[in-house]
Amino acid sequence: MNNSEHFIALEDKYGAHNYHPLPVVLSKGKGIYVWDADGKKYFDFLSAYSAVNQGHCHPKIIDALQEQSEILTLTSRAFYNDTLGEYEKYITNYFGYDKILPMNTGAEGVETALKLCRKWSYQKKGLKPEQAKIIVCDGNFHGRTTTIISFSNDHESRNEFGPYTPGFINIPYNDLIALEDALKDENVAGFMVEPIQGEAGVNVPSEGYLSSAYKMCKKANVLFIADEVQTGIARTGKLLAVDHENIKADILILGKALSGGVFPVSAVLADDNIMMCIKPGEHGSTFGGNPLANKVAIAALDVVKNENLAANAEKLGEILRKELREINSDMISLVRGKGLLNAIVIKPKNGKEAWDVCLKLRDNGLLAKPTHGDIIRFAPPLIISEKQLHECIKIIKNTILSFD
Ligand code: IF1
Repeated sequence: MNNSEHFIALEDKYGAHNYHPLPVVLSKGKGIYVWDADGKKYFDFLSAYSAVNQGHCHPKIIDALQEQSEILTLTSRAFYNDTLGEYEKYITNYFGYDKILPMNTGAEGVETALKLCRKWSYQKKGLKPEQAKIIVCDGNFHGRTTTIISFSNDHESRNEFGPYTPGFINIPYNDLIALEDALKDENVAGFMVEPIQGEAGVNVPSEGYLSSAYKMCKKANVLFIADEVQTGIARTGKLLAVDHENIKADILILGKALSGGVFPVSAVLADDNIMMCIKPGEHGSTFGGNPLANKVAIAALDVVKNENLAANAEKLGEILRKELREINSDMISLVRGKGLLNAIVIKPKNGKEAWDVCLKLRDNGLLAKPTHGDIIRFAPPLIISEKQLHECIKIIKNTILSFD
């Protein structure tokens, strides 16, 4: 048994079977590369689901983590600390909001946004208690808490986890007529949307969808909530995916690359008229706003700006999609994406499908993972160079053509 087989056996015996990982055991990461337990090197084309946009173990982020880890890691919010106010000022200026409510995981950020939206609707919109409804889109992925999976329409995510939380209206994604119709309900408090649906397979909406949806929400006095946990932090070629349509969400949710993949950090940003609806003692978490997270997030956001990651993602994403579309194989039925959040849809061939392609990509030194059976997401760290991208495109092309 080699190292990798040993580690896989341990996970199988001692860990819950809540994932079906690609058979590769990672033991080191640096920049765009990861190494397995037997020393083999790979290009990382998943970036931990867009959490390591800055590349694995970015030195500036690791330095911030190490330095703060020897000073003060956690105080809880029972007391003030000398890093939180600095971080709150930094991130609210960075994204242009009055305030932040700091949390830890993306799902906690989503839950916070939902609670904030409901509070606002009772205090400011005047809805009757417990009547607030929030519109969400089919194909959504916003996390895995019981409330969040209550409005998922993905069988695997919600089956046998009932009873479900009420107060949500599902409409088709990228459908303005359906949104207009749903907004007629006086009890609608908010519309929460992924600017690009990640898990659904990098589902990019039509040009203008987000800005039209935003305008319709404004007209209906409904909050526009952008879940940028995956699309944010420069991934789609702009700092935020909503920047492509020049809109400012009423509530913005960030996570994943907010820490460069070094520590769980999420954030909810809003202006005072919304954020001040939550009063002391009404919401929080043990780790939310901890000194370690605060310092790591500042360093991670610094890297995004100083290394121009959004511009790089924009430029290299164009190249990647163009080259993928030129691969002459009937296995690739579609290429889509924005910036460096991309996916190809695989048409099975000779009994081989997306999973087999990912196994072959692994053998050829590039790691990616299928989602929903036939879709392979391609999302390298945003620090990738044009030269390195061409090396990866060559691997992808040779791998796909090897099935012909
Ligand atoms: C898994 C993918 C899934 C997210 C958006 C909130 C969250 C996520 C838009 C919750 C998390 C992760 C979760 C992980 C796989 C991955 C994922 F789309 F990124 F690929 F599942 F859809 N909003 N996405 O994408 O953030 O609580 O995980 O920090 O659960 O399998 P989290």
